[in-house]
Amino acid sequence: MATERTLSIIKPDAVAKNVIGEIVTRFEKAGLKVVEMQMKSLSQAEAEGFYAEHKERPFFADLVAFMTSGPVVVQVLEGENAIAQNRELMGATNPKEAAEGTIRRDFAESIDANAVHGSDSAASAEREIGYFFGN
Ligand code: IDP
Repeated sequence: MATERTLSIIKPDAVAKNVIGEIVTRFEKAGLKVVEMQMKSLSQAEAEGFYAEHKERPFFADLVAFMTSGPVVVQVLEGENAIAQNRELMGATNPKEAAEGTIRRDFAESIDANAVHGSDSAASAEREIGYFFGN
């Protein structure tokens, strides 16, 4: 298995709920290391650029509005199989469908306010890490 890096975002709903620490603890307990971390408020342009692949989707405007509604915590996680492992820790996009013990099952309210983002492939991880942290 390869050591990988992936981009994680703790979204505004989870920051507002005061569960940054609990979420980061799950990454750490699973053996993922936080190698970059920044709390920030995304501008409209930053959120639109980050989610550019969803530009044509009906939920795009709501997604951008949500992601700019409050501060987020952007992190780079590193570890064995980090991309897939983070997706497993997160659970399904819709928290109602997320497995027990996953971050979204435990902390998310709805499909739009779903607590965390995680890169879904090696190509996305590279683009997303570069987007926030450069090379
Ligand atoms: P992911 O975050 O699990 O990778 P994507 O399909 O890449 O899911 O969607 C990106 C984000 O867009 C989701 O995390 C969620 O916040 C939002 N989203 C996805 N599908 C819907 C929807 O049907 N309604 C509202 N928001 C959605």
